[in-house]
Amino acid sequence: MTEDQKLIKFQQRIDADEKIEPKDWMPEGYHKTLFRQISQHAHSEIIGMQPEANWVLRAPSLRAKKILLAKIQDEAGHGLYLYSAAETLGLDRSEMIDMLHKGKAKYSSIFNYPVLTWADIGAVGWLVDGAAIVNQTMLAKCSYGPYARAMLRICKEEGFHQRQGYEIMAKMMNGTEAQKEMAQDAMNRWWEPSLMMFGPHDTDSPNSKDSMQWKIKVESNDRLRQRFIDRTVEQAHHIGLKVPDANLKYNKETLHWETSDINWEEFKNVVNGNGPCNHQRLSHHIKCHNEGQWVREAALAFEAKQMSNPATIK
Ligand code: FAQ
Repeated sequence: MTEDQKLIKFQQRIDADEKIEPKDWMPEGYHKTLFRQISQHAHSEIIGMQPEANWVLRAPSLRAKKILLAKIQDEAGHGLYLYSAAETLGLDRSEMIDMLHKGKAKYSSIFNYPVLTWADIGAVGWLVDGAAIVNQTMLAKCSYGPYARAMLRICKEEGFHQRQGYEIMAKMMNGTEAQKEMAQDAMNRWWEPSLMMFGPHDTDSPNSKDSMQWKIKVESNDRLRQRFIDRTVEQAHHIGLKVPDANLKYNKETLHWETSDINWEEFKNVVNGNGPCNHQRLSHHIKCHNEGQWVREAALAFEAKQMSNPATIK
């Protein structure tokens, strides 16, 4: 089969909603953008543990601490599913981590903002995981089998994450004046960064055209962002939170909430490594990775010992 024929056949499989599996032929561009996206997604899950981990020792009750610990462990699991999905494309996890450390791979902009109060933990669960679910429910329909299957498992857990965050916000909005102010302050700081999670406008998104043709993404950045806005504005109003946008308006014709445009300068700045916590997040990851070297060496030594003595292999 010629390259052109392979390309046509590949697109026919995509158009017929067939899943592409690791050993199938795929165009170089499909492989490249899929690897880029899945590995960046995996890094986001792992870096995303940092802002929340900071609050484990300061959670206001044992119940809150147990929920937060469970959530952070879930995020680690999501990272591992995603690294495994990315490894099916032929690079191993250590190479991906090396790319992250060298600034050759990104992670989500949202994790470069500080988590200043307990209300921020509520806002992260409600808004950040809420945005992640909208995006990931779409990605569960992605054309690449291992990524789509990882997403199905991840989405089930993200639902719990979003609800625990909303519960924290709802409780605070039912509390004292100081607690209400804290919740509103968290909303004010996390709203716009959450909208940025969906990426640039469709017209400014260099990867969208190919990604949508190949059904790596089956819905566009703006469409998903709008779905998140419509859902979240109603949830905010339900518990008495104000959406920090003077131009927020319900359009009775389109049945959508309209918002101000995002501060794209800030978005670019954060994505380019100059957000409030970029340096802290990456240097902490590098430090922990280096400190964990002995664990990886011990695991490899143990494996080598097991392999040299077949009687111990179960
Ligand atoms: N941050 O052409 P597009 C979570 C980059 S998981 C940083 O539109 P694409 C769970 C983009 O990479 C959150 N960079 O790109 C959790 C590209 O640069 P490149 C993570 C961004 O890929 C909760 C350039 O801009 N979720 O939260 C961002 O078609 C709590 C041009 O953009 C995912 O990663 C951004 N926000 O669409 C965990 C979902 N947006 O790579 C712990 C999977 C754009 O060409 C605690 N990813 N860029 O150099 C996706 O769905 C897509 O990659 C998009 C971007 C939608 C993020």
